[in-house]
This record gives sequence, C-alpha cells and structure tokens, in this order.
Amino acid sequence: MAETDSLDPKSLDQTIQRAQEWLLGAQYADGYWWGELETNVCMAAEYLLLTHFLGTANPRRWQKIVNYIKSQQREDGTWAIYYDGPGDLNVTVESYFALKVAGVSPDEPYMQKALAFILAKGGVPNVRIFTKIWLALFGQYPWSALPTMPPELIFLPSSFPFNVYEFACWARGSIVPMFVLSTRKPVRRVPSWAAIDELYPDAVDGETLVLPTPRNTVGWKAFFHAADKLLHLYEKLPAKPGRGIAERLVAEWIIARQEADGSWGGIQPPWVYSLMALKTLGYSTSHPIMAKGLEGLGRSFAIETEDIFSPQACLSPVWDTALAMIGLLDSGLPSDHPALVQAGKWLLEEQVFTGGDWQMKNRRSRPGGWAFEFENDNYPDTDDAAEVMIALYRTKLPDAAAKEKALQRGLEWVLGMQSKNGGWGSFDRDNTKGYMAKIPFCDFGATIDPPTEDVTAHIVEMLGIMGFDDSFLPLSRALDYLRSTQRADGSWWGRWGVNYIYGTGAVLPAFEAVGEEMSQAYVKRPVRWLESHQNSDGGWGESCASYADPSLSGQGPSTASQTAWALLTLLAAGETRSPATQRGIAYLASNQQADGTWDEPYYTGTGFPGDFYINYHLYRHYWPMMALGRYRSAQIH
Ligand code: R04
Repeated sequence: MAETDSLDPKSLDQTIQRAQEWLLGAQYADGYWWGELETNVCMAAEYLLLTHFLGTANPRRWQKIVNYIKSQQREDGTWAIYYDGPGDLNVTVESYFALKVAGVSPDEPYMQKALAFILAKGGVPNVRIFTKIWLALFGQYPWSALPTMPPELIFLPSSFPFNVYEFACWARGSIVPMFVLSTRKPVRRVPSWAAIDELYPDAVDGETLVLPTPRNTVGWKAFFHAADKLLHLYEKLPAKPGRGIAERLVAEWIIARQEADGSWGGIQPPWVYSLMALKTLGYSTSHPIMAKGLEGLGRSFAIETEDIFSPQACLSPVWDTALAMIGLLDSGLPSDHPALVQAGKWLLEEQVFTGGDWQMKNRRSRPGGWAFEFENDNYPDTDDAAEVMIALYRTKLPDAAAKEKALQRGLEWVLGMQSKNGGWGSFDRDNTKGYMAKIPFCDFGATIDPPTEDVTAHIVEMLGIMGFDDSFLPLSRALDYLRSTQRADGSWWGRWGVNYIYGTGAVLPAFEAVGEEMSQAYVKRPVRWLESHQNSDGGWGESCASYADPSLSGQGPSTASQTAWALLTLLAAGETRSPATQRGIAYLASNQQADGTWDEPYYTGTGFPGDFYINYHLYRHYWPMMALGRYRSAQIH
C-alpha cells in the first residue's frame, strides 16, 4: 500500500464488524469479558514450591507445572520476564530450583544451559531478596543473610513515619506475612538431590553471605541497614516480650483481609506469603482459611489443561469488561445493545460498598470504587473505577436510577482519592513516601503507589465525559499535574502500560474529553514524537526495555495495542487525515486475523516498571477496536 493510501470505507467497516463479532462471541454468559493475564514462570515455580512447603503437593499438577516451565524456556536455556526479553536471573533460578524439586535431573541438557547462564550472572548471591527468601524456605540460602522485619512493626500506628500503610498495598500485603517468615525462619527440607549448591559461585558459602552494607553511611539506606543490624541482635534475645501478641495481631491482620475467592489482594504474592505465614503460625492446611486460600489459588487463578498448569498473577475481569465495552461503544454498537446492558449490569454488581485499607489515608469519602478482579473488596482502585464509570456512563441501562447512584458514589470515592499534587495513585491517596523503597527488603518492584500520569489521565477523561470542565477545581489541579509531567520530547510516561506510547495514549484523549484546545503547541508535540517513531510497517511498538533505558522510548516491533494507543493520541489531536494516522489504521486492518482478532506475543502491560510485565490477552483486541471506531466516527463528523 502506498504511504498515504487510506483504507477504503468498506474495508474499514468490515474490519470493525469482524472485530465486533469476535468480541461479542468472547463475552461470558454472566456478562463480563475476561482475558488471560500472562506474566512469567515464577508464578508456576512458586506454586510448586508453595505446595511443597505446605505439604500439599499433587504429583499430576507438579508434572503439568514442569511441562509449563519447560515450554517457556528459550533456546539459550533462560527464562525471561517478557516475550523476547533478555534472560532473567531471578526467574531462571526459581525455575531451575522448582524443576529440581519436582525431580528433574540437573544433567538434562536444558538444565545445564540454565545453570551456565545462572553462573555467568554470578549465581544465587545476585538474585533479588524475594528469590532468596524462596530459597531460604527450603534450606538453600541462609536466613541469617536476609533482612529482618519483626512482627512488632504491626504495632506502629499509621501516624508514625514508618508503618505498613506507607507501603503500596501490593507490597504491604506481601510484607506483613513476611514479618512472620523473616523472624520464624521456617525451613522445609528438600531431598538432597534437589539442593542447588551448584548455583553458587566457588568460594561462597553460608559464612560469606551477609546483607550488603550500603556505600553511604548517612541517609535512609544506611539508617535502615543499621536498624536491621539492631533487629538481628534483638532476634537473638532469649525472650522477646510482645512477640506473641504481635504475631497474633499479624495473623488477625492477614485473616481479616482474605477475599471471598480465598485470595489476598487479588494478586499472587500476598496470597502465597499469607498462606505460608499462617502455616508457620500453626494453621493447618485443613483450617477453613487455609483450605479456601489453597483451593482458590489452584482453581480460579490457574490455567489448567491436560498438559500444563499455569497460575496467573492476577485476574482482570472488571478491567477487561470496562475496556471491551468502550471498544464496542466506540466502534458504533448502540448504547442499549443487549451485550452492553448485560455487561453494565454485571459491573453494577461489582461496585465495592465496603471499606478497605485505602481508608487509612482517606477518611473523607464513602466507599464506592471498583477493583480490577472478581474479588478484591479491600483494594478497589481508581483506574478501574474511572474506566468502569466511562463504560457505564455511555451505556443505556434499564434501571437508570441504579446507574445514576453507582456513578455518584463512584465519583465521590474517586474524588476523595485525589492526592495532594493533583494526581491520582491507583489504590491509595498520597502514598508517596519515597524512603519506603530504601528498606533492605525492597530490591524488587515498586514499594509505593504515588500518583501517575496514566491513572490521572483516565480519571480526567472520565470527568470530562461526565461533563466537568476546568472550572471544577479537582479537574484543573489534575490538568496542572498532567502538564507538569510531560517529558521534553512531548510524551508521557506509562506506569501500567508499556510505556511512553501508553502514557501519551492516555493523556491526549483525556485532554480532548475535557475540552482542552487541541491545537496548542504542547498538545501537538506528542504528534511529532509519534510520527518520528512510527515503524515502516505503519504500526508502533515499544519494548519493556524502555523503562530501564528511556533512550529506547517509542521503539520496538509493532504491536496491535501500542499501535492503537498511538492512534488514540493522533485522533485526539485531530490528526484524522494525516499520513501517520492513515498508515496506522492500515496496519491494524492488514494485521487482523481471519477470525477477527489480532495476535500479540509482545508484552504491553506493566506490573512494575523494570521488574514485572504483563501480556493482557484482550489488549490486542479492544484497544484496536477503540482506535478503528474513533477513526471511523471522526471521518463521519
Ligand atoms: C492496568 C491498570 C489497573 N490497575 C493495575 C492493575 C494491574 C493488575 O495486574 C497486577 C497487579 C499487581 N499488583 N501487584 C502485583 C501485581 C501483578 C499484576 C505484584 C506482582 C508481583 C509481585 C508483587 C506484586 F499482574 Br512479587 C498490584 C491500576
């Protein structure tokens, strides 16, 4: 196709119709959409190790986990955290160990390849703390060389500078159970043939392994390191007054947060650490809390076939449903279409009217948010609330009063969650204490949940769609925040999607929705940025590597979802007829599969920048539908 040839209207209609049909066919009977949330094989390796720890191993399931882990290994013997990414030491060590525990021989050529990679990367001493904890739980790393976090920390009130509510909720849910593990130091032995001595470089043993000392002798890192030394001394005391009460409080804290599906926080890490902490405190696996947790983790969270067993990190039905609805609406489905009505009713049922941890920093608003998962009442998030409210607002429901009430309560909740700087974090208000990342435990993932560009933009877009403009103070503060976070090249960073293409693709539609003058220079700058990063196939792509190296921003093999985000940006900026837009639309049309959907092996979702990435299996579908649909509407109007 020549560069500026536009897709003929008939082909555009056909592309959209095929995509609509595919999506309508993928709706669940209860009205929701729910795609796979693919991450990395740590989920499978850790599940296997968890069941060994708890003594609930199931040989058939273990075999399926082995099959799954092997199926994900690459030619070079490594495992990665995203498709086509570099070998990852943590994931490769966890996989190698889990395979050995399952009885795989280290002499297998594929194990030898993994071993060579691990040693080339410095071996076990270089893995993250979480991986070291997994090894310590089975006697393969000394607990004495790991940081200590005593259960007494649960006593610290939320007014204290250091307390569990200053952690992002995902870190909080993992760290509270860790209080128990790091002080009780449980070890569940593995057979001697499963030991992993070969993963240590020569001349390293239990004696040489200690917590690394920070380079600086002042500052938060040094402070927390010194505190850790004191804590290790405290742990040596023969009697620790208060330990019993602290452990009981920790158990109560954990138990109070178990969700209806047996999960904790709707995500894998708090789930597995909570189960191991409770077990360590004496809860047997037949205790109702334990049984429910294990059952849910093995059933609703895992993908199981005849051959493989693969636990997911998290489930995305609310997020997928809202975005699928928006895709269908943008593509021209009538607002009272039965599929939308059914989905809308399902979303109304998902609204959370109970309290949660977010109340610690926000006493003013009544509950009324939405969570990402089927069950996560303790942790609704503002990003899901915004997308759900957009979807509901645009759908015609038979019970208009119920919808109105849902939107009002949603609005009250979201507005109450706005942080001081005008932006929104995902799960908490003002969760911005940077020093929380400096404790020795935190060498993986984000430890805080500060306001981010993408989430704030989604909320701004929602407010705009609901009729607010910048005479509304919360909205004008949010717009100031967004303007202040624009990068020199005109783009915005993406916290929960990869990466600058996602951030920018969230911000420009938000500006448009609130009636910003879209011809202003600062609004046009991202257009130039995208034009200069369009691939020769007409699409856009961006690698997860752009987080560590921003010079890679906007670069990578084209994907359907990232092409869609770029197009949403261009369309919001009024670039309907520009060559870049035309070529992007043509890319989507020509890469649509015969069945009406797209293929997308690349990961375009972010769990933690640099550390954890997600392939949302429906991203390849509903984002292109939005782009194609908005493109068609812009042509007509
Ligand atoms: C896309 C925006 C909606 N919302 C973010 C939700 C993302 C859902 O997926 C995950 C969320 C997660 N959290 N924490 C983890 C995680 C994984 C997901 C997590 C992962 C590994 C470790 C600790 C925590 F797939 Br270790 C919140 C705003």
